[in-house]
Amino acid sequence: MTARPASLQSFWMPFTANRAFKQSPRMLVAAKDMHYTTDDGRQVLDGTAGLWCVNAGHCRPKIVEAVQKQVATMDYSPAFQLGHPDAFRVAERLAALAPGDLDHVFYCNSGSEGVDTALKIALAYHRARGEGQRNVLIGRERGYHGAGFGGISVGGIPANRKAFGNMLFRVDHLAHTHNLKENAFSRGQPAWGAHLADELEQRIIPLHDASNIAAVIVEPLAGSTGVLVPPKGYLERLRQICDKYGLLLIFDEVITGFGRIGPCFGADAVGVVPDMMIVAKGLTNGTVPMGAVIARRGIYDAVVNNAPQGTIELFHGYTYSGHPLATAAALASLDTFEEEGLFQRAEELAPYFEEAVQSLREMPNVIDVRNMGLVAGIELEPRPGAPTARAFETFLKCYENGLLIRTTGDIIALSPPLIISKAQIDELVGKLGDALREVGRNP
Ligand code: PXG
Repeated sequence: MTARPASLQSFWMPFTANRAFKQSPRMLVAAKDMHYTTDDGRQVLDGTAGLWCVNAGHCRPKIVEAVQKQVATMDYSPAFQLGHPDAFRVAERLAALAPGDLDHVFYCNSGSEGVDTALKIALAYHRARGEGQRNVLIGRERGYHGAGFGGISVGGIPANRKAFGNMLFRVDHLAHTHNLKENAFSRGQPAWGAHLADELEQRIIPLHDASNIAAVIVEPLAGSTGVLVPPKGYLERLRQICDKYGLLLIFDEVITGFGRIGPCFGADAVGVVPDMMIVAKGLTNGTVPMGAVIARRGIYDAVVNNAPQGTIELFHGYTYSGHPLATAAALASLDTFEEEGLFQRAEELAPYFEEAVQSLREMPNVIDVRNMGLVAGIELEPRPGAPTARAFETFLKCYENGLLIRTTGDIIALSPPLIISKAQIDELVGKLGDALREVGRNP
């Protein structure tokens, strides 16, 4: 048992119903491997890898030791005009992991900063090539690209935008790919929906003119808005259209990176090489905030070589770009992924996970189950007049019963650490099934 703080009032919690939470708080105080410990001493199976970030499981010794050692050796190193060796090492490792010629790495501290960074690099790239008029950015409905102004502008979540009117203009959105009528209970990538990419060529490009468009940004698999699995051929088609018209294609791999849905990145899972990739979360196994944009060589060359010698080529960066604790954590995380073969393990486990989660279609109110790699979305029929209530009640029941799930709207998202065992998959699905049955008894 750990004592509760004297007051919960001052902390303004992010993306949380503050008043409800503070009336009945849920506090975590420790974590190890697949479990959290609550402040009343209960073990909770982590069905979500924290917030999609703890891919190797919690408090892994190699990562803990690396961060401890680094903080005692060099706590901070200025990010501008000075370097430290690990920042270069991590960049080389990421360049080697990333597909194609994605081999230049710009650091930031979160997915949101990564999105801003990638969008700014896209604009700077076109400008460096003498096409500075290319400044329209194309996102997608139901896309989540973090909480910065750039991210909410290209993102497609109405609630994340409506209170903040003053967003980026010169933005347009593709339609999302979610369609229950065509694709309910699909396993892996659904067969229907590749044609939805054609909207880029048939509506958006004619409307804005390709010569004005800088980039298209999508998540290979949309996580936050309810696990929207890319239809077969869809991302390939986006790539072809972007190539045809000179648009940069940016994959936001903040959730899909590091073994979640493919050999390493979502790009690998679908065999599409984007022009930039944004990573964060799993990069440090969730331990130290860090994000990065991995750009193709041609983008780096255009921006860097078009600036006069001796001048700063890109006026962008953060105090904590490549922070020594983050790079130590990233190196140790990449080592852990590699030494334990975790990406391969995830691929091998995926069929078992699929069978287990698909069995939930028998549960009350379930209108879809979808999955790819070690991610699943379970969509519930909303309770009439009370959308989101069913899923949130299920979350609370699971939590009481020792299981952490995530919900968005009436969709449950599962994304366990890649170290999960088959027995733990059974436990996860068993507990979630119990909760769905119990919640199903309410009208
Ligand atoms: N892009 C994507 C695709 C994300 O999923 C971000 C950018 C922003 O990352 P930062 O590090 O700035 O939060 C995200 C973040 C959820 C959930 O439960 C998802 C995210 C964050 C918090 C909760 O779906 N994704």
